[in-house]
Amino acid sequence: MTKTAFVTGATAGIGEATVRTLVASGWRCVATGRRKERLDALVSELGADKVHAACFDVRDSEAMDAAIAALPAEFAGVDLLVNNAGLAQGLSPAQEADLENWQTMIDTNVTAMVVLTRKLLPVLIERKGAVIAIGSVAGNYIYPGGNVYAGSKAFVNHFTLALRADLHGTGVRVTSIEPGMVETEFTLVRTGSQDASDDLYRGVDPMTGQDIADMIKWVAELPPHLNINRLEPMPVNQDFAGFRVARNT
Ligand code: NDP
Ligand code: 8X3
Repeated sequence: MTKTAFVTGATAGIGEATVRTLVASGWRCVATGRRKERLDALVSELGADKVHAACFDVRDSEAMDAAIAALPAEFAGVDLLVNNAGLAQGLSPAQEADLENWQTMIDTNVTAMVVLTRKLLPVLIERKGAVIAIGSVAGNYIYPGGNVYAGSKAFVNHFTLALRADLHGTGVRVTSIEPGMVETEFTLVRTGSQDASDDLYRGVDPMTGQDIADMIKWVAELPPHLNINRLEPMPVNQDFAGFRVARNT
């Protein structure tokens, strides 16, 4: 039986690769994001029987309700929610950070993610489905300028693990994937500069959206008695040693 995945943030990076990968493996996907032309291109390429475009801003709860209500019957039985849409804005230290950027990250990465999850849990329970969330190493280890992005991703990691407890006995599987550096549009969005993005990834051999999509597919297609609680993939060239000292002069 064909299964249906609801993938947020499918217009770029990890989410777009996930839709392509799941469809190639026989899934149907609801692909979401704000850039309609990119969603339409995915539908044209992969087929309207395989991909349904749901164009909305995840921070708009009414638009989210309307998109869920408008799902065609064959896409409405959601078996897998991939909580992927998210962003970082800025790398300033907390004492200089832009409060609007902070609010955008909290609204997108935290509030929208929990609202969508709450709305889809009944169907996921009915179908003994799965939730896979894309948190981040930024939620596990600290780096300068991470501040609210790091906090929002710690929330994603921890909320996802907490779902495991509440869904105990339902058969719903829950996995937190917490990646390090993946070369996508993430750093372009964070900094507003393609040069800054190219500089960050130069020589690092970072992970790709496809690497993470392959993990999502692997987790999603495991036998139903198996649950991966968390995965923390990193490029070999990135690590988590970060202690510093400041010296009195
Ligand atoms: P991209 O910038 O390439 O993709 C982000 C996706 O999120 C886009 O499809 C974008 O769609 C969507 N999105 C952002 N804001 C909104 C919004 N308000 N409403 C709807 N959709 C939105 O980045 P990645 O693929 O790298 O990021 C995907 C997830 O992975 C994020 O949660 C990120 O925090 C996480 N992550 C990324 C890492 C990395 O190094 N790249 C590492 C660890 C985690 P659109 O703009 O069309 O709305
Ligand atoms: C983003 C991962 O390592 O670029 O979530 O901060 S990293």
